[in-house]
Amino acid sequence: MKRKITIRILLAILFALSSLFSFACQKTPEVKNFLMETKEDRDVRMKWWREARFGMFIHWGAYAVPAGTYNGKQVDGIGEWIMDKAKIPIPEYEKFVRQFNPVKFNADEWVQIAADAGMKYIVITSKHHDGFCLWDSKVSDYDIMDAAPFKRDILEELAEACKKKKIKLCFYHSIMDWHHPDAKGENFPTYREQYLKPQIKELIDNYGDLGVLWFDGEWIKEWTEEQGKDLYNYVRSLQNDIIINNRVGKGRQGMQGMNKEVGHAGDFGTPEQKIPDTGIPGVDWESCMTMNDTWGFKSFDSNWKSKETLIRYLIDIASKGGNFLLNVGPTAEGIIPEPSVTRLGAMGKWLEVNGTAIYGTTASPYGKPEWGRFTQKSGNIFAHIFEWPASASITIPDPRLEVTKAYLLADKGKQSLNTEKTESGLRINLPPTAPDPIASVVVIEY
Ligand code: H79
Repeated sequence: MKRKITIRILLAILFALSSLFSFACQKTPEVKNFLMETKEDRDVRMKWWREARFGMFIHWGAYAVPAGTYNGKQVDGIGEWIMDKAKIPIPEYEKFVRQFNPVKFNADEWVQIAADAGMKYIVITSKHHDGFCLWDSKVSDYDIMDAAPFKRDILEELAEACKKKKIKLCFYHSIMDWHHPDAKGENFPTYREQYLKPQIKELIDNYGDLGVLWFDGEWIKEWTEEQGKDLYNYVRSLQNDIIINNRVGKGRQGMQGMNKEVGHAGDFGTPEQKIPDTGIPGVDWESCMTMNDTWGFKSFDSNWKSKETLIRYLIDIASKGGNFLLNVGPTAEGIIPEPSVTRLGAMGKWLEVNGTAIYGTTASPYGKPEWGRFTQKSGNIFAHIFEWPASASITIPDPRLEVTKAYLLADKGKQSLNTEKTESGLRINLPPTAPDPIASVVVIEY
């Protein structure tokens, strides 16, 4: 009798314990670690991005209103930093937000400019360091709907336009925030959990499928690698196939942009205003760059890079296995500056002829020749000739290469160029003058 009761009591305790245990399990579902991923899964996820090679960065916000000038003085440095550089108090800066009324903004026109340039994705500032948001955020009054006179959801209009043109929409989002009262010091966790993360969820839920989330401002002391990994996992849990830059965590080495060591959160390195000397096999990266010296519009910055420089940068980056994210800074009216549009048009014209030697290619198999660059793709090597050699020939430094045909990509008739095997490799004889003084591409089929 006594024994039976003991068993019953024991059973009851066991039952209670087990139900408690399963309850506890339900309460804390295991957080999926997206940082553990097979190479195959990662290759599938990164495929479109690796093939794209060329994207448009758009820095746009209330800083386009002062456009580099504050209190009658031209402020040094990058335009989107004017609040910090000129030490503008929050209530003063808010006046620019109240003037931000870009009535000439036309999402279809912007996306068309990107498409005509041969760009495959757009990364726009949903929120920069100043904290002003370009969409109707439910957790903020400091946005285009609630604080500015414009009252149109810019990100929604861009998402629609991108869908029509099959351009991938991506967002730049600053972790740092100069406007939110909790975004620094001991209140930071409140900002992170009740503002930053809900905003990211809005962006993914309302404007997806997104291509990339491009974080920045991660260098603040409040941000840690642990928080970066948590944010990385959070974003992937909202959209599994999204791509996230390395500024989500603390891995990058300054403006050089690549990670210090492996194991950090983030899918690709982010050199800023720089092109690395060489690529790194197996490492994805993207150089972001301005066409003049500012990201956000400045009325008096006319230090434009030439179309020749920009086209050769794109080729140089592709030859090292990277992507090129080239910036435009539209005006407060909503216009992409004309010098930017002209340069993008020239890049698009070059890509129309030579795009096959850029899109979907991988890094040069032979390093850097003195006359230009190499890229490659499935049975083809592409020689991008910057300086047409006086000898009117180039040599592919690979004596074992069995070449079936060589021709100029600009030649619609694909007329074969004469080739000769030499000790140092395959010599290709060229016509006396370059089809394109900026870069002419020879296709070498093997
Ligand atoms: O959005 C554009 C710029 O506004 C933003 N990144 C591009 C894409 C940018 N934020 N800051 N900067 C550029 C320059 C900041 C450099 C520094 Fe640092 C921050 C120097 C010290 C802290 C870089 C990060 C070097 C060390 C940590």
